[in-house]
Amino acid sequence: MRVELKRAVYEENDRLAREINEELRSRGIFTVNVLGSPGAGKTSLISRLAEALAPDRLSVIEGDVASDIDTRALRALGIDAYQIETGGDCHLNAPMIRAVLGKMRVPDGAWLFIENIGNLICPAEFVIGEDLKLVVASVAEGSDKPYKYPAAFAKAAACVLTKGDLAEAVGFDEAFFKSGLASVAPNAPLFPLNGRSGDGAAALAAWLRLARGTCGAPAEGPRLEGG
Ligand SMILES: Nc1nc2c(ncn2[C@@H]2O[C@H](COP(=O)(O)OP(=O)(O)O)[C@@H](O)[C@H]2O)c(=O)[nH]1
Ligand SMILES: [Mg+2]
Repeated sequence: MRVELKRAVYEENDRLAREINEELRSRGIFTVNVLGSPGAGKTSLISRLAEALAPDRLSVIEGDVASDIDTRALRALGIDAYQIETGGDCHLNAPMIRAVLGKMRVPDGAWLFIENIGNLICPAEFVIGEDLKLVVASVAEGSDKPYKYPAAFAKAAACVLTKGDLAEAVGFDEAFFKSGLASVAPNAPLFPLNGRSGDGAAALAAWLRLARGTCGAPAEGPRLEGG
């Protein structure tokens, strides 16, 4: 009974997500779902990409359990951002995106970045209308995260590794991280990014432009159990 209910929730979510994706695509909007732990550097990444993707237009949906801190920070940089406060839910879902899109004016042809709730478990289970997912991991979280949270990494089209400037201080084992990533997401490229200086943002922006140009692939790989 519980399994059936869960399946029904996923099916309804997936149906709405497909509908949202088709609508956005029909307006030339390319949508990126950004996953990562709290503090991994998701908001920094988005603000750096806003610079690197200029002069393209860019809109952002910020997901948080509480507060509009990130939305205010992005707006202060002149970035068009809207907040979803889930009030406790650990992930965004398609109905939430549908509701906030009704209040937004995402320009035709824009990039739409959606910062998901900070964790590597629940956000991996829900499609929300994206063309692709990016997973952000910081060296400060340790090198074992692809092994422990395989779904978040497996479903991402690319992985962004932040805070490389802290690698030595935290004893980050890059080879171990890379082989974990390769084992769950063999096709996902890895982009180092410094969210403070912006180093690495240009390479990621160039890859995103390429992905956008060739996008016709499904939004994600097979569903894996996270945890
Ligand atoms: N040292 C260092 N700090 C970073 C880097 N990227 C982000 N930060 C800092 O990490 C903290 C969390 O970043 P934020 O983008 O808010 O993470 P989010 O919670 O995933 O959105 C902030 O204080 C950022 O300035 C980085 O590459 N190096
Ligand atoms: Mg954030």
